Amino acid sequence: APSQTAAKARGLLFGVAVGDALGAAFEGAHSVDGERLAQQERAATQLRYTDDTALTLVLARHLVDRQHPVPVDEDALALELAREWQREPWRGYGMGSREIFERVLRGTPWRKASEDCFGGEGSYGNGGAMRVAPIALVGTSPAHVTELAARSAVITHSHLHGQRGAMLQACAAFLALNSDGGKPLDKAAFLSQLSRAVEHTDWRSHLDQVHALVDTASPAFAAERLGNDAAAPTSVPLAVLAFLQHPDQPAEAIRYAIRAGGDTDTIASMAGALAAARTGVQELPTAWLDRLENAEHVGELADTLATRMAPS
Ligand code: 8NA
Ligand code: MG
Ligand code: MG
Ligand code: MG
Repeated sequence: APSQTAAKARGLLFGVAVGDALGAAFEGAHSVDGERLAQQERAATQLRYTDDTALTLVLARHLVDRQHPVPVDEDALALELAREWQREPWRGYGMGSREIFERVLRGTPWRKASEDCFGGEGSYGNGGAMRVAPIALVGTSPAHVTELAARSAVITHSHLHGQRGAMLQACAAFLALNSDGGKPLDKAAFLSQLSRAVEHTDWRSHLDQVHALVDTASPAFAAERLGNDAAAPTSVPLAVLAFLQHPDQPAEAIRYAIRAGGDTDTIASMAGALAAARTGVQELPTAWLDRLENAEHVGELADTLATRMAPS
């Protein structure tokens, strides 16, 4: 049997991939009813992931190839992300990211391409957050993880909200990964630790809203309150909530996120990463893992990254 550390690393990466792949069929839906979702779960077709997982795997490989003390090399990572988009452009990329990758491949410095995006405002999309989870496997503290997360995100998300989304998701993944799955999660303590990742910013109020919805809100109500679109401030909090509703049942966290509608692949991917990082991969349905494309490679990457984790 794999060690607890390896099971959690596999949970984190497979949570990203199956949440993304299951949610992809519903991206853009207002909300998703349980029966439609159950049909999708029963289908025998391969589960294909989208840009969320493709870029997460790029970051995971980047972290495997780089050693301390520079686990994130922005110049190299920018090219690696852009080449992945070029290799499989059909995986469903956001508008801003496509434009940046195209310019980076033609020689524009990533910082300029990122800053020019959306009329010079920079992207506040959730693309920095959707790919960030592997950072939690190499970071050594919440502060370290949030610093690396911002550096991995700024390449495509020069808008502060794009980076804060990544910082929050990375910190949540770190806390979930290092939580004891054998004890009930202290949700209030989790949120209060998480709020330090976005201290002195307006994201604190998003987390207060999450706190108010924990244990009671339906997916549709949560989406109405927190948002469910492709912008970071209106998607990462919903992913955190989906995890907190079902911290010990990754399949339920993923279902909650999908039923909330909107950017379903991305929100389910982020929620799945958090929950399965806490429980370990064995709590993800084998029926899902068996249908997942490229599963062997995902597992190998997780195993390699697990060897980088400090024993907890
Ligand atoms: P992005 O940078 O294009 O941002 C995503 C979206 O956020 C954009 O398309 C805009 O609608 C909006 N946005 C971001 N910044 C601004 C701004 N400054 N002004 C106005 N609008 C803005 O790409 P990304 O990599 O951040 O996006 C990730 C998303 O793209 C994920 O959902 C992923 O699955 C993929 N995707 C999303 C959709 C969707 O919109 N539901 C559809 C297909 C693919
Ligand atoms: Mg996607
Ligand atoms: Mg999406
Ligand atoms: Mg380490």
